Amino acid sequence: MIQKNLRAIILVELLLPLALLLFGAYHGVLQVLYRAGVIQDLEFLGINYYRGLTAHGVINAIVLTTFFGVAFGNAVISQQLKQSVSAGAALAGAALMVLGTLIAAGPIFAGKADVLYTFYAPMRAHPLFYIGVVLLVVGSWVSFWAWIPGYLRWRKEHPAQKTPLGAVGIFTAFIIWQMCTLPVAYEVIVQLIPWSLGWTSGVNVVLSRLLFWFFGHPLVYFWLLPTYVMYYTMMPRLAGGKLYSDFYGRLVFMAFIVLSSPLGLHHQFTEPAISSGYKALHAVLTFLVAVPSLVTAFTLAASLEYGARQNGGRGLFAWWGKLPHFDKERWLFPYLFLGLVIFILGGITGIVNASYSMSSLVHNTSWIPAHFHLTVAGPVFLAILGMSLYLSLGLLGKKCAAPRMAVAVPYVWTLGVFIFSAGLFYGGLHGSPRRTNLGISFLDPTSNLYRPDWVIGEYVGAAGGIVMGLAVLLFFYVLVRSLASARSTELADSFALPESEPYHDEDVKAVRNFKPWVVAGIVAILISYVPPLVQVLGANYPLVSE
Ligand code: HAS
Repeated sequence: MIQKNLRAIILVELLLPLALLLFGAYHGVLQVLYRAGVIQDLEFLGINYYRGLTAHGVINAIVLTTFFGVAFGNAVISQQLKQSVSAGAALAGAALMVLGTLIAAGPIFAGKADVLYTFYAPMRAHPLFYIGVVLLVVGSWVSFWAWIPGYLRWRKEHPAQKTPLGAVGIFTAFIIWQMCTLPVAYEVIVQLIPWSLGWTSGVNVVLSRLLFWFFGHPLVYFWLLPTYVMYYTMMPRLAGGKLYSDFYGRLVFMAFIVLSSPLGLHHQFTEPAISSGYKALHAVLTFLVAVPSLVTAFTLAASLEYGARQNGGRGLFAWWGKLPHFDKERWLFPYLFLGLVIFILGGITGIVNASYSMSSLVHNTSWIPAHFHLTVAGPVFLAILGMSLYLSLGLLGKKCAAPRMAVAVPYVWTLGVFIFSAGLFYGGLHGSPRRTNLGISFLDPTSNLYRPDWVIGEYVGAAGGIVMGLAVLLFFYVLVRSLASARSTELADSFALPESEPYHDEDVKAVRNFKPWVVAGIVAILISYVPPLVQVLGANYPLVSE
């Protein structure tokens, strides 16, 4: 059962970012319209292209994901470790996150922080933007620390038991988050805030990028792992079966602690000052980080097959039909299952990006947003939508008021994201740049920059983006109607997250303790990052002031 005194905090952590998502999604739709040349202007309704793009990225990729990670973590940890979260600390964490978000929102909407969600130098924001980001991150740390004393108590009281798998997944996500946010905190506090206040004459841009991307790739696993918790610990149950192997779930989570950080240079293959040897090492490590997800693909496929066969499924492939794809009683299932289907393409294109030579072809083209809309806007976003609806209704003791529509949302989103990404992949392979207002440049037929070969990709992308916008509207229709429905105290009191039983419940010592994995992770970071850091610090580039 989810701890009673955490329920209001969790609800705020779920519903506030969902409200902001309306802006985030609106600016997503505007993006495709600018890019396709439907809007041919620097701005729309007083908000310029880069301001909108910054709001889109910061709200959707930073604010929504961080709040959700903390809210879901509070729910899973308190349910699985039985009432062990300090409510005071959870409240302090949530308050800091809300304050940070409000402080950062000011400069974004005032046009003083057009720095995109990857806010490294040389683009400079108003100091309040950076201060807001710091508070948001510190708030998430405080929320994480609130789980630790209760966990240590739980371990003392249950020496013979394995830590529940969901709690392992949540702790893994936040251990990665804690490790990867330290360098970016240094970047923001020591480099960017003093620079934006005018206290320093300039900033070391290459160092700023190195520190940002140290954070930037593990960040994606901080986004992904709460989704994996749902895949491993809830989806098999929703499918009518069991998790095929408990050990593989634990191994995957622990492996991410070691593998998710020492590879950020794959975002910087074209970076000067860093030798190609270290870029090659990071490329190899990037291929390795795909392995836990490949293991996940097999474990989850086996779990789904087991569930489908329990439901009467037969044959080599025909059992797929026995999964609850359109079951309105189990409307959460397609949010998880379709995320997996999308992730097949997101994963394959990630492996393309990882290659040193292929990355030079697709880097900074529209291929990259195509890839990440099949990952963070695929499995992660669908899981966030589905679980936010499930948790907020459950905690309030309400039922989904439009379950058929709730089932339709992930299908409409999946259709939209596939069309969108197909267009952007096509454009990317033809060299169409990301983060560019194409309507007033390369897609303007009256401009001498006009590129007719980019038109089709951007049109297809726009069609997909509009379908994605429609899915978000449908989601809000379901959410608002359900929130407005009658409340039942009995439902609220009996609400709990679904938990799958394991089919194979192996007890393997190596995956019982976080410590050796954390130590291995730190060693991997030192090996892969200290020499590039020394190279960057020794490169002596002039500091950039503007
Ligand atoms: Fe990535 C750039 C490489 C995963 C997000 N990535 C990005 C950016 C974002 C992002 C946001 O190496 C852009 C950053 C920016 O703004 O510049 N990525 C990878 C690799 C993986 C990967 C190797 N990325 C993610 C995830 C993300 C994410 C996850 C968000 C959540 N990515 C890169 C690289 C770049 C990059 C380079 C930089 C490129 C550049 O040049 O700028 C791997 O982790 C992927 C492994 C995944 C798999 C898929 C397993 C499949 C599963 C589904 C099974 C399905 C089942 C159902 C069971 C191997 C688990 C079956 C159903 C049936 C119907 C059959």
